[in-house]
Amino acid sequence: MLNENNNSFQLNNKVRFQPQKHSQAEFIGGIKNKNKTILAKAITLIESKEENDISAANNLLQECFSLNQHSFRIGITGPPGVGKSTFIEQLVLELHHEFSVAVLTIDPTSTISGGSVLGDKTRMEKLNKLDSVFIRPSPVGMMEQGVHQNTCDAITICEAAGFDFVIVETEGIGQTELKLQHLTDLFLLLLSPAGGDDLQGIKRGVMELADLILITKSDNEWEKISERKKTELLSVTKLFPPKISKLELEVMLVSSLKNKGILSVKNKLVEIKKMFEVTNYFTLNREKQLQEQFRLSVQKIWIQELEKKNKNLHTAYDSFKEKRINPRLAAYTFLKNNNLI
Ligand SMILES: Nc1nc2c(ncn2[C@@H]2O[C@H](COP(=O)(O)OP(=O)(O)OP(=O)(O)O)[C@@H](O)[C@H]2O)c(=O)[nH]1
Ligand SMILES: [Mg+2]
Repeated sequence: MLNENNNSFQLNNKVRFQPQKHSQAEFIGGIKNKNKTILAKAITLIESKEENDISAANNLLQECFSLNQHSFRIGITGPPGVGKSTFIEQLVLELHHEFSVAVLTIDPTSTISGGSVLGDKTRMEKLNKLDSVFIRPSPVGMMEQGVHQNTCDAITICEAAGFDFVIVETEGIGQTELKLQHLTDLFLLLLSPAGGDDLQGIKRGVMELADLILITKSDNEWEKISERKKTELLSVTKLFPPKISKLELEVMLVSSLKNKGILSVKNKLVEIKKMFEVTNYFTLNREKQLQEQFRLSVQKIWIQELEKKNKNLHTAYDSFKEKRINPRLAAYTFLKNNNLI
């Protein structure tokens, strides 16, 4: 049923988005002007799984990519409820005086309608009103299905728009963050002062990836506990191997509610951004990331195509039912038999 007011139609009781079509030139013009409506629609287009949208999305992404803009990309992660969104809001309130900022965040409550995301309106409300700031919450369900590709493509769109900073918030500690490092220039890990068992709970691998650790909610009765946690963290992290970027892992205390430590974090980020530009790490890292994204795409597309076309692959899968051959040998044999290696 067509709903004339909001340009959407109802299917199986779900409101589904009917995209208003734009030409590629309209999209690019809007993106370059940081037009928030067009930016949101462009991201909706690249997230679409409709057959008709895929080639338009690929063409748009290629043109965005060729604009060759460079945003400073910051990945922000941490356990649920640690204070990521509240921190990002305060940080961006500091950044927006000098810089344009795009924030890509996962909003568990949001749904898409008419090209914009209807989420929990109380989140980051102050940022929505700022001209130089674009916020795009992605519904969590969508991120689970393709956190890597969707986020990667949304970053490409924001970068083409010429935002100085692109901030990506992701939830949880695990697989996702390991991939996020291929997409961002700097990786911030947020931990709360509560829960002394955090250090064991957080995988060492995730802490090793962090460029900056922030202890959130360092206010009121938590202040002293935060200080202790900082000391504890520093004793663990000093054993980590040095980073290619030559950045020394730092631990900083913040309180977003009391606006404490936020300006210091902002200054630190600006300092690192300049350092990466001067040392050329920025460019080298981007090259490495593109190689990695290419490798991941080749792997994904190749295996999808093989599964579609090649029955022998399913014969190999069947052999595991009876544990006749170990997977490594099966892979070599399969690729050799098909002249792929
Ligand atoms: N005391 C104190 N509470 C805070 C601070 N920052 C955030 N909170 C509270 O912590 C709760 C979670 O904050 P969010 O910013 O939504 O945390 P999040 O990590 O984005 O949460 P998810 O996205 O749901 O994982 C809220 O009730 C905030 O008010 C802080 O600096 N101090
Ligand atoms: Mg959040």
